[in-house]
Amino acid sequence: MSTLPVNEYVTQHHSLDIPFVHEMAKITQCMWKSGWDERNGGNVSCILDEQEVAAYIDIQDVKRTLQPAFPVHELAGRYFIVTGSGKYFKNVLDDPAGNLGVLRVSADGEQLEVLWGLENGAVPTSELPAHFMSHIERLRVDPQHRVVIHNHATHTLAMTFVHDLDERAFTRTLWEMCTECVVVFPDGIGIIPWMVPGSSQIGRATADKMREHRAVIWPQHGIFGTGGCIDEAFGLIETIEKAAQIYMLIAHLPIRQKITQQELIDLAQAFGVTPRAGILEL
Ligand code: 2HA
Ligand code: ZN
Repeated sequence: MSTLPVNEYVTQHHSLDIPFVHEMAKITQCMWKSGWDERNGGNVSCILDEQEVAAYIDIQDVKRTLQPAFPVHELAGRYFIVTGSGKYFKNVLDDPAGNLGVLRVSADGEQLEVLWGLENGAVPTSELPAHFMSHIERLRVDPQHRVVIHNHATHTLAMTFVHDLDERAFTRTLWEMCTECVVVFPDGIGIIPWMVPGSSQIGRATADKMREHRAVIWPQHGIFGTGGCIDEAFGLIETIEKAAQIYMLIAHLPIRQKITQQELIDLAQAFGVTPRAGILEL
């Protein structure tokens, strides 16, 4: 028997019955519990198939239209589920429709059509420019691409204070921290300079890195991870964060042994991945 008032139960039940809403509620809750999304930190966007959306939502019923920061012709007609601007990941599970939204980029790429959620005048994440530009670049190199996740992964952020921000050196250090790393992100990490968040400039810089990497670090701020599904994008961030955590645990201690460059090469070979050129030195 439910202990919730009937109205609340019905509302929640409806939203969380939608698989892509449920998945967003679960992942935002998980990231908040990991301590990576304090207050309104972090944002997520996923590309959805039209049939997937139409199975649960009336796609003819546009509730509101919004103006994107720039026209997004490359994404015209695409459907997205996104987190809302200023919304707390902590609260998504209890109120999916107030904290998330399903939108479609209009056929001319000039408008965003809200189809579900973003209740009470909410708008999509402040980092929508970075998300849209990253989706565009990732789709160019990977037709299976669907998801962009941004969060404030603690040790990754900490590491940007003490480690050289050269992306090759940073990537090599991460690969050396856990045996699985070179297998999970053989394409390495992109790093942009510190920039003001929420702007089209930081979006452009992030997306430029996304041509060659699925993960991009924003120094003293957080990380962007991408993938073909939420598990993949989140798993990438989780793996980078784990490596950064190990680094922060060991960097100040005398190192007695480590994974050698040759062992990293052997590892890549055994798992059939090609490490980004110019990082491993023999
Ligand atoms: O959504 O994380 O980068 C809040 C942020 C901005
Ligand atoms: Zn952020």
